[in-house]
Amino acid sequence: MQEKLAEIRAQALDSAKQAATVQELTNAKVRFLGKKGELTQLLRSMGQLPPEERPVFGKLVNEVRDELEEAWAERERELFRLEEERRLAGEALDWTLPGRKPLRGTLHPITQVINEAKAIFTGMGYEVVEGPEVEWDYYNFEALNIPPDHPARDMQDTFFFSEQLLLRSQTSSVQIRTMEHRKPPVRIIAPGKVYRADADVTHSPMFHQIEGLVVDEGITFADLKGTLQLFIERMFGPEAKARFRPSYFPFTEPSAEVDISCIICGGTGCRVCKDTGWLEILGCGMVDPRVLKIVNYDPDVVSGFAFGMGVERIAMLRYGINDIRLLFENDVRFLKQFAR
Ligand code: 2NL
Repeated sequence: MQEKLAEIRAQALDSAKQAATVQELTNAKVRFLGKKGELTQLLRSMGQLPPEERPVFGKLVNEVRDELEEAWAERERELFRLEEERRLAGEALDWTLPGRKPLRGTLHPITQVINEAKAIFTGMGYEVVEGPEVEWDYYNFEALNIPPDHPARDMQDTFFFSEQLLLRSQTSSVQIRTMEHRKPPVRIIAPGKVYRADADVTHSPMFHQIEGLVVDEGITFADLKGTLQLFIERMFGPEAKARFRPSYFPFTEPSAEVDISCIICGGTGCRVCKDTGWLEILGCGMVDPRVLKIVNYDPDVVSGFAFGMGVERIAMLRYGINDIRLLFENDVRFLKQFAR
């Protein structure tokens, strides 16, 4: 029986050492020290020994049990420590890893075009003016010589809140407001959002416009041509040519539309200019004397010119964008192409 005890002890110590996890260790403990464990059974079979040997053997078994329990406790501490070490190793920070670059925002192409136009015109002495997007019919139509029954009101499908209140369909309203409270000379541009009930690949119900206005003594059509010529050269490059075609607007007389030589093909003809070699980019004219009278300017003393252009159209031509909706979807993959 002593031999059996020595055998169990050796096996038990060995299996404690072999256990790789706390679970394995517990299983081994049950096998040797549990209620039906090998050591417990050995203790039970002690009755086979002669009575005088029992106390000695019993003491021996208890000593082995104490020794084994201590061995288990120690192995358990060791396994806990190993598991903790493994966990910490997994959590360790690697200070040498390169950082992640944060995404940097970019100015929207529409904002970029507006900023450039502002820089060009303020460089010529113009002032930037702003005004309300919700506007009175008077400032949007009537003061611009567009009476209630004028066909121009159908030309621009306007969003009305009521008979008198609307979403401005052009930023001319801001220029009328400016002339109302200022004496000539006036030299202003009015960039901003405008609204028209229209939506397809080239029209959006909200879009941006830049209008310009100069009123002073002795302003002529030559001033208008020279100003726009310079603007076009600075906006589209020195090779860009300008062409003036007669046109009609209720608020200017005479009126013109301005084309630039196609910035894609240079004038030889392509898909963008529909083989004409020219791209229409703005409308302009000499301010109609009736408009000057409405804001209390004397048309016998002062004259002026005005112009208006769509910012989306300019951005689309410049960057070769074929669908206006791309400018309003705000897809980062699209927008980040305009990083500067
Ligand atoms: C176009 C044409 C234009 C104007 C806007 C204007 C403003 C005042 C008086 C007279 Cl206060 N005219 N603005 C003049 C001619 C053309 O815009 O095609 N815009 C997209």
